[in-house]
Amino acid sequence: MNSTDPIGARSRALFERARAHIPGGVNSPVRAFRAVGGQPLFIARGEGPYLWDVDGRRYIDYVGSWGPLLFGHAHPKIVEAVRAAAMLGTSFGAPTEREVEFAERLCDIVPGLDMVRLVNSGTEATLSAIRLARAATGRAKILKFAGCYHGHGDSFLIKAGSGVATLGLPDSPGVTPGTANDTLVAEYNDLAGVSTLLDAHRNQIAAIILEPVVGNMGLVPPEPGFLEGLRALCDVHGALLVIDEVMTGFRLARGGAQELFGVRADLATFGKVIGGGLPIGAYGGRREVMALVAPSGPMYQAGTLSGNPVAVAAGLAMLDLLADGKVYAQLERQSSRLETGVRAVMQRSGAALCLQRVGSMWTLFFQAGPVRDWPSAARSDTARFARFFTALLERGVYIAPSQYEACFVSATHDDTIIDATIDAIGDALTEACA
Ligand code: KE4
Repeated sequence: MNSTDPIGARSRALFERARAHIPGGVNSPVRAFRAVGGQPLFIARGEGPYLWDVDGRRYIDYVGSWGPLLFGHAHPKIVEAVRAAAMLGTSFGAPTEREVEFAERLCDIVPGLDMVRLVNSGTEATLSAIRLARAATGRAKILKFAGCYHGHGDSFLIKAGSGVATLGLPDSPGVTPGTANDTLVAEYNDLAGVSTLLDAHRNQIAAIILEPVVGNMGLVPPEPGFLEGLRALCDVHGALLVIDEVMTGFRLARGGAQELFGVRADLATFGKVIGGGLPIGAYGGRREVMALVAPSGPMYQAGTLSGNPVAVAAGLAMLDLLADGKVYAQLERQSSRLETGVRAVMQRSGAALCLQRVGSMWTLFFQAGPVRDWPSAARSDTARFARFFTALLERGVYIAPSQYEACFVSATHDDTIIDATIDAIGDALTEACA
């Protein structure tokens, strides 16, 4: 167990320095621990399932860089791939063989992916996919779901999840009324609500975009028939179905949620896992839609570092590691062990708790649940969550610093790690729910 103050002196000193030159002291808001005390840990290194902070304290890590690290921190094969690639040059701004192999393998693995364009983040992937959907349909509006997060593109910062929900931001200033007007919002798992919006805006909606399993309001699974229903509604109304697999892609199955649920996207977006922890994103889909992307078509999208040789090398190493698909059975075994153990300690705590899990993604909600959409997620006791988070950190377990995020199990979370986590969660619940 770490000392009573979970935040060490060096983290505190670094945060003071950081705030002088970086807004909020962090390069991404959700890292700021605003919802759980407001002083983040500064990390020195990671290895396998562990993180060490700058004060030398070790944590079992369930954030995993917010999803990319399917095989844990600093996997030797990924590190070696990065080293070898960097030795040959870090960027050329010209096509490379690696990008061709990467595109071929992504299209071979993901159902319905005929063509793919590499970018540098999930945000770039989703905003490009939406622009392409608008170009393909000639329509202006998009439909998203409250609590879903698709990166910080203007069109998405309307009732978004993740850091927007965590910080309780109404929506972001700087997003123009015109942009906001072209984003319609429905409740997740509410097919009738989607149908009503499609009817009310007939022939105006270019795309429906969603997280096929939501990680950004906490873990919320699609109810039976929801994904299939959206596919059918898109077909009837001529809208494209954009499945945002930035978090779920290559995590829930080799072919992501599309493989797991058997629903086909017109366009899909990726990030996180396919970069093995390096900056990468991708969007792709049906050949006739992707053919509109410049220079083969008129829809413009570009990027200096798109297809970067070092990031792609890490991605290829990641695809090698997951190629035989064995990791998914292992992730299910370990995540199921965690779920069973946590349900037992939840029972003992007697508190209003709701554990939701799909594969290696999970969230412990501080409410009775179930959580099926944003309004139900927002009923969580975030103050009690904050106490739980801190109590867990004191016991050497690092989960997402927000009730409205998912936690991730990696292939390196073995039985010993999982059992230690269960014990820590049991003790932290006793403390937080006392
Ligand atoms: P990035 O631009 O952060 O690479 O990806 C945006 C994005 C798009 N779609 C989904 C489903 C996502 O989950 C994300 C990013 N996820 C958050 C974590 N909830 C990133 C963490 C952060 O913002 O620092």
